[in-house]
Amino acid sequence: MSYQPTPEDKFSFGLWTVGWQGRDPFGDATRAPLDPAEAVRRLAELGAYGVTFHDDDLIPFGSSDADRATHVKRFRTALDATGLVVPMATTNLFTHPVFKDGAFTANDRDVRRYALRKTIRNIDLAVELGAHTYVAWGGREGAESGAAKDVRDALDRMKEAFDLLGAYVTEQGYDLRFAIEPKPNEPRGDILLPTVGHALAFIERLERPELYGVNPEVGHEQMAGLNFPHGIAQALWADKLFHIDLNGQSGIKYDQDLRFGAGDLRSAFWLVDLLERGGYDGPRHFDFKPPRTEDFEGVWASAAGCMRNYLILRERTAAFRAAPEAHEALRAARLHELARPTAEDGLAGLLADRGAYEEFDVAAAAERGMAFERLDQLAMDHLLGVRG
Ligand SMILES: [Mn+2]
Repeated sequence: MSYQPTPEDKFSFGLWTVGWQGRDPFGDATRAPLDPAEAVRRLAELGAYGVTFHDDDLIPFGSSDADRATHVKRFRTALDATGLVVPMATTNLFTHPVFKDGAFTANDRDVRRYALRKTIRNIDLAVELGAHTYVAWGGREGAESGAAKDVRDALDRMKEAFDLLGAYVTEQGYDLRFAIEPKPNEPRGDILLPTVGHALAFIERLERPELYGVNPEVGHEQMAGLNFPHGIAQALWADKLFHIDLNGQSGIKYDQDLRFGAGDLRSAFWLVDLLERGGYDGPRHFDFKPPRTEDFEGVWASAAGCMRNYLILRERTAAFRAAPEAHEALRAARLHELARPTAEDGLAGLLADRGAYEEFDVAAAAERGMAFERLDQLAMDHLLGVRG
């Protein structure tokens, strides 16, 4: 097994990932700027199929219209030369100081109107470059203190913003859906729509809910101590997994953005198992930051590692699912019972069934072991490569 990625694997990377210069709250950049056209060429060489961008990654903030056209043309030329596609784009509504109190939910109305226009301008470019997904990460939609933000008003404004964007893409006839990206905190003390569950509930209150799904990021849910595969399973169950950000995170701390497979490897195993079996056919998008200790050689090694780890885990999870002893262990753990309706006989049948209550042997049921430990160890053996 070579674990060499090909475009069929649908791996994509943000320009801001390999292009991250290593600036953090305590230190300056450790790497030079990376030309987007060079990023496209290197990612294609590594076996990626797609590249994604924030408006400001491609076109420096404040560029003239002429400069903007030049940047876009250079990018498009690199795409055409390599065959890389642009499956997704997004807006930077967090770097410029004008967004210090957020964008769609900034207290200042003029900032909110500017944020919407900036987003709409980049939606036009995203569609022009072939994107079908538009990610919205509300990086600074939040607060550090209680009285500073009326959260119910802020959610009204958030809904207003997404409804306007939905109206815009509908009026333009664009084949573009939005994917909302939750994050609990950082850079704000607390961010609105902090988890997958919050975002899924919010989407149902929008005017065109069918246009909106989620773009969950591994580290963001894990920063909140949540089980990422469980969140992804619920998004799939709701038909709302429009996109995904893969990376690594070690527990509840700052947003580490490690390469995929670093951090919680067991969680990554179950995530790949779910994505490969759960009907998700969108891009496997990496949103990570090569650590600032690395030079460019390290950046490309880190990007290659993301894809290699995904492919290794894909092979390991498939081996687990194919193993006869795993089938037996799954049966012993009674997963097939969970897949069966609880009352296919209906409410009347349930109420009439003396075996369900009056004659139910509670003690015997309580004594039954679930056989989960043997099952989990089998999966561990496959993950660790000592079986199959
Ligand atoms: Mn992150």
